[in-house]
Amino acid sequence: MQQPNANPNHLPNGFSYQAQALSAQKSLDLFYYLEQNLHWQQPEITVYGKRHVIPRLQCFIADENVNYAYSGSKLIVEPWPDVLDAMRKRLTAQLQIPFNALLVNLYRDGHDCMGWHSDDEPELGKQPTIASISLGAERVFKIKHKHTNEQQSIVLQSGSCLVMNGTSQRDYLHSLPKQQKLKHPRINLTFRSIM
Ligand SMILES: O=C(O)CCC(=O)C(=O)O
Repeated sequence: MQQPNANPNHLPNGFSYQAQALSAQKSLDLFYYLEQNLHWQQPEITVYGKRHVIPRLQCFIADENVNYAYSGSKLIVEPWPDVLDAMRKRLTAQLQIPFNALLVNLYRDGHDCMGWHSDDEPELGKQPTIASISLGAERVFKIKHKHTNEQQSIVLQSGSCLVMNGTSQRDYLHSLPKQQKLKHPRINLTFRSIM
């Protein structure tokens, strides 16, 4: 098991972590269902003028009226599978946020990753709330203050829910670094409300 170097109860303002939002069995069942049944894509991005496929697979699920441009790359927009629609409704009721889109990431092993970024696209509004559910392998999640560069890491366990809200996207970057030795896959569900 990974050793976190931040106490998940003492995260910066705007980050809160619930370790067992889903049971171990439910998390495992959902992981295998989604791995088999979602239509995974590997979009390309341009970095310094060169085209690259992103280092993970993705699926973008959204209500019909959600502006497609949000997904940022050429992702096909998928309708909500029942199991994810039910989860979206529970999170909407719990957090009082009208989630209407979901970006799903599949990290096939520790070589797949996500670089430093903030989820601060204008379509997400000024202080977006993002609910991030983890399924499968544990991964280190890093948070870095944009001005002081101070960093914290937490380990996201299978079945956990990390909520980012308030000024978290304005003040911090986050990333999911490579873990070269990790052989196991992880799925991450990020529920978003797009205006
Ligand atoms: O996989 C994760 O936990 C991070 C996902 C993320 O940062 C994002 O989708 O913006």
